[in-house]
Amino acid sequence: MRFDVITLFPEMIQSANGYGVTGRAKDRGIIELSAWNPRDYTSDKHRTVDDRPYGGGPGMVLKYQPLHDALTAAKQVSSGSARVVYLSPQGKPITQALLAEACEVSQLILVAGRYEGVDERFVDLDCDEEWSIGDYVISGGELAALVVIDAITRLLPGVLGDEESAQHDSYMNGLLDFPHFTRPERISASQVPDVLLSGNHSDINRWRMKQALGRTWQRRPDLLKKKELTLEQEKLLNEFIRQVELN
Ligand code: 9D3
Repeated sequence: MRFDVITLFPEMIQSANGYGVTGRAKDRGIIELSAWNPRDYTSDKHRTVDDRPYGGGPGMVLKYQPLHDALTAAKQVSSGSARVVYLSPQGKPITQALLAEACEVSQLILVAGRYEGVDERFVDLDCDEEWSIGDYVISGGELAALVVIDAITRLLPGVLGDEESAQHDSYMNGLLDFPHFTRPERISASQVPDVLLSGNHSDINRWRMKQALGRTWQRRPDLLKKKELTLEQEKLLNEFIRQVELN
């Protein structure tokens, strides 16, 4: 899969080529990642990429032409079909399901805005979709692009090891994770739960499922409402709730 990012700060994006999951996927030829700077597609002396908003008000707006020409250049390097996504606070909130769908295209072009955003005609005429990474304010689309690239790369075949990949379609999907412990067994008065030292793997699995259900019930009831529980899971969650209510 190839990612192309339209950005005034290409170095922010190139960092993904050097680190972690995305760095390894790049080294192994599973992803390609390039950045395209609209400033390189200007023709005036000052290489102007922004201008004042019609109607007045504070801040600047990214001009149509440098964005359009950078996008055209990014499209030309690939033969297959590209999907163009503008990252903005007004976009559709990304979910794991949305990102899983995006894995199907061979080229994903991500447009990172700066200042107050881009001329709306660029969104209408040149972009297929508009995505947000959540209801908080960041200063530009680059960090959002890195989030999207990281999350999609993890879903591509061959990127994660077998064990991590198996987790994708685990029955714990849609629940928060259970708590994890490693050595030492005791820190101050805090002990690793006995069951994890027991060596009884069906007990351990039941305990972990119960913790995952309980934490989801406590912290993310919205997730639990969407999930169909098995009879066993209902029983474990009821045990968890009863124990919380006793304490
Ligand atoms: C302070 C300016 N805001 C006035 C109401 C509007 C605004 C414009 C541009 C707020 C943030 C930004 C820059 N944000 C992004 O480019 C962005 C973003 C985000 O801020 N939140 C969640 N997802 C995304 S994706 C891109």
